[in-house]
Amino acid sequence: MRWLRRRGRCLAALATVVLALPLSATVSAAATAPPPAAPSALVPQPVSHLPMAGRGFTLTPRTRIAVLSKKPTALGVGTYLAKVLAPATGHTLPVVAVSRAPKQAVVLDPNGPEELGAEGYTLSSDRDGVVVRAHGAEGLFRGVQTLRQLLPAAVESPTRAPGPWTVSPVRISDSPRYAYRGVMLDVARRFYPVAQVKRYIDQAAAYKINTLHLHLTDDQGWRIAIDAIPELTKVGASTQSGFTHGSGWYYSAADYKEIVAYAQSRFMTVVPEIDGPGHTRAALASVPGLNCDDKAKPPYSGFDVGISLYCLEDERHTADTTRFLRTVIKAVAKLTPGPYIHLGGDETPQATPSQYAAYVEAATSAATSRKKTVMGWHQLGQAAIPAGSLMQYWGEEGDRESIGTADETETIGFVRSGVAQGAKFVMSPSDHAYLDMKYDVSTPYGLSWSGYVPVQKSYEWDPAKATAKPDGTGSIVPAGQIAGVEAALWADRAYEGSDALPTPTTRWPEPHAYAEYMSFPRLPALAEVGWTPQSARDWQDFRRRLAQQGPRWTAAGIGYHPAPGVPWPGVTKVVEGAHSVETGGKSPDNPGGSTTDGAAMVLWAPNRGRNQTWTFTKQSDGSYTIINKTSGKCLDVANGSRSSGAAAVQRTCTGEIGQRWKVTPLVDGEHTIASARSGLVLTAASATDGAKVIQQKATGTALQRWTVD
Ligand code: TNX
Repeated sequence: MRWLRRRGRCLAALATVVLALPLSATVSAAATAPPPAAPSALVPQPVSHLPMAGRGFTLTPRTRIAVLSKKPTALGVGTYLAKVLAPATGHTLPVVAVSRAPKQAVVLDPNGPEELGAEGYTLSSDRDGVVVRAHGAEGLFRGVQTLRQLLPAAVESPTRAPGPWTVSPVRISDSPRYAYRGVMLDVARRFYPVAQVKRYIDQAAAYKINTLHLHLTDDQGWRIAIDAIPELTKVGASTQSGFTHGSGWYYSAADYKEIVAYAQSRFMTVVPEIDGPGHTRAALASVPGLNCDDKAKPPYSGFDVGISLYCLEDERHTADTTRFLRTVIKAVAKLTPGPYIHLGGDETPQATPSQYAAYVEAATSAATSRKKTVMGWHQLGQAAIPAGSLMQYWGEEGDRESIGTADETETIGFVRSGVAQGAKFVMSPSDHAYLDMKYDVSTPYGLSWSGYVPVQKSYEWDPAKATAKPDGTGSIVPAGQIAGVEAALWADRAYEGSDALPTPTTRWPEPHAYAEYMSFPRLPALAEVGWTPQSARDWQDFRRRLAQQGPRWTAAGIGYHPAPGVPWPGVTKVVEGAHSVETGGKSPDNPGGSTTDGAAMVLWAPNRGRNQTWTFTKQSDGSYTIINKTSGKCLDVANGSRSSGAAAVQRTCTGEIGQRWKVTPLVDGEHTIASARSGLVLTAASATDGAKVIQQKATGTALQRWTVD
């Protein structure tokens, strides 16, 4: 598989060279020609992307955005593009409807072939202009996002920036792997004002995310006004996780419509979630009759889950809950043009199977009577659901490991039942797609119940295998029943020091700051998981492209996290101190945390554990000692050897030259690490688990280039 991938890339590179030849010949003949633009680094990676030689197209104040249509939706994409380009370039490019494509323009053509599908597009740019072609406005919009990334990063600046505004010359042809590519905001635990939701919509749309799932209700808050039940927002919206006695922490019908319209203008569908029968304390605090004792509970601002349930114990209460759900879902359906209503269904430890079934029946019938497709968390599979419902899978490694064994997890059982009922699946495995999981031990916000989710982990998974055994076989959900992918940004712990409960002095970032830190760079990684064919995805290639997005986020003012493992430009690493080291996707590892002198170091999948943590300490000659955190021993070469191929071992630190290493930064945040004694560089014998770390002559090969995070 790896070999095929490499081969695919080599072929693409070959095609580039062949195609580029005639053009570069022309260019070199012109004395004034500038050097070819640097190849663009696109996220998500298009299906086919050929960087061309030669000069690109430079936007000037006279450039027109020419739309080959009079349709408002297509013209709207032109206007959107003009608005995106205006602040940084200072140009207000005119948007004109034309019947023939002019030269020296940005041409948006929605009359492309049907085979492009709703979201596919082609984009070609050269010195004469840019043409984006699609079958309809939505594909144009996706293509315009690619166009933005072909311009210098400064184009994302909200204020005037220096040009020139040259679009790299390329030929791109592109369409998504999955039709559903979503992101969820937990506005229930932490309320995001409308402006912050819009900001997030723009940030996600830039990576071709097409669905915004709003988790509107939970124990800590009810965030959508329902005219017929004003208490829901009067009482139920007065809390957030960690906050009490608020007002206005909800979306009025007008607010919600504004969000929906804004999302629509970015070709994004809003999926509203009304969670139940658990996660309902805010409703139970607002409507007494939903409680078995008919007494409203106090509003909840805490941090626990699994604390609430609608009363489904007797006929009268079940009927009241059903009526309540019908009222709420009718109102929400009316405000929601998109096809889905998410009914939640997660974490209901106290519900009996028949109570759970009663809720699902009431909620699904309320949704289907309003012509909405049911969506819910994977627990919904335990009840009867209409065929074609969307189940959102949030299982993890342990679930995959159980597949086919005598004790498959409950989660896998729910999935099997959903598959049998003809449900489709949106994949949000918590150990890859949960944006509220910490990146690593140093992440100030979020949780880690599903482990840490470093960028590489958010990227390296295949939705087609999200419910397969760890070896990738035996997928429970057939490929045809996978609708797509969703990143979920829960907000249970959106404060600093989130390993403990907050105190009165805890710092709470603005919701958008929390969202940006946790989502960037992982949301773009997940966007590529949903968009790009699996065969065209490769972590080593991705992290370089991702790094180039950093300056765009800086220009746009996005508070991203320059997470380890990605060679962010301009982020210089201080080598002194404790680090995780990597090459070829593997880290030097002290096997089994050995404390033996002479033990050979190996390469292993990075886990950021102590036995993979190395402390670099600068010596008076500028070289470093490199000490393993578990053993406290120094990195050394076996038998003090000066020969190529000798193994890197650990040995009690003595300060001698064989234990000193010269660390030389290369471009892209990588380093060579050379033995001060032999001058040979640390090399991974191969990129497989258990391979030796050896010293060899420096050849520039990838397995001699180490990231030191
Ligand atoms: C589990 S995943 C939940 C949420 C929490 C989240 C925190 C799911 C459907 N339910 O209620 O916010 O974990 O990571």
